[in-house]
Amino acid sequence: MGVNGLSAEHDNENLQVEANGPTDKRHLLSGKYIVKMIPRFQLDPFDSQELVDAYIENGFVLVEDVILPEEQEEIKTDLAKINRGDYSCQVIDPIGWPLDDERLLGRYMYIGQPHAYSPTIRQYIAHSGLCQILDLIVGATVPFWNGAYKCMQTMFVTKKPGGNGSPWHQDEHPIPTRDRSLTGVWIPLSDTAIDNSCLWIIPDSHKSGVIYHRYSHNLPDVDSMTIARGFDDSSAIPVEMGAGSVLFFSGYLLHSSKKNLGKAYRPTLTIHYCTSTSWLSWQGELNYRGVVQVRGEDPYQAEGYISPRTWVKVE
Ligand SMILES: O=C(O)CCC(=O)C(=O)O
Repeated sequence: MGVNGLSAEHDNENLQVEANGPTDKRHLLSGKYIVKMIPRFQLDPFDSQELVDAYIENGFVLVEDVILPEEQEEIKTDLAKINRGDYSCQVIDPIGWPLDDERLLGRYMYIGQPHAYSPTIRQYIAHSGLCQILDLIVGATVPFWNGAYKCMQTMFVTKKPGGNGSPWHQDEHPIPTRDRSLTGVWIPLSDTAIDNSCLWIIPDSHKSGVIYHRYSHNLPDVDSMTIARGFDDSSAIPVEMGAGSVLFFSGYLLHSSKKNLGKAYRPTLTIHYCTSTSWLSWQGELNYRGVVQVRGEDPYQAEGYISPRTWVKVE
């Protein structure tokens, strides 16, 4: 059986946590699952070549302490405002809950394109710490990349206590850059561990270039997003992270999360980028123009820009 069956029944008593030097903090041994060390980078200083090599080889890099505690608070407060309907957004009905009511964080499990109406979220697209890494990796596997990149999606994913996990998938399936530049940025706004819905990944799954189709399902403990099938998930590993650390990962990397067994909400901001040259046939457009140019020239500038379509999903 693959690791899909591990989540809810997972017995944390059996976990041993060992120190593994300054950059590799955890080496978890859980029954028959040996969870490999996850290399952890710090913003200052880091070796650019080492980070790029790690991203290409692993399909992800974890960088610690990118989003400061006060920035995390700003994003969480904005998430509560968004959920409350404080912004003019057609898909969210205003609700009269006080801003410090924790339930506001998880009124919706998914909130799509909040930067379309929230200036706070929009400013995080070009956050200096994120861009320090993105400048190196977005086109790291694209021949003749000129360093330019754009953002096509922001999204909140909040797992409330007892909330279901997200199914296995590759982000490249719905967002077809096809030049392998799609880069997901996953920013947990609380500490995330096995018990409270940390991300899981399948090592090396970004390498083959195969895209696994997604199907509807009725799995318990998994939310209603479609699930990718056709691969072996027995080598999956959890990526436990502190709040404000950031996981940068390839759009081809298979990933998922599990049910939140904790008592606290697990809010996460995600942002997606690709090279500026990527011809993005998405959302019914031949070349999607609801983009924010982040670095360099936009070669399709003459096609103009549109406002992203906003959306929410309860579960
Ligand atoms: O946050 C999660 O639980 C899953 C997020 C995810 O799969 C994604 O951002 O593509």
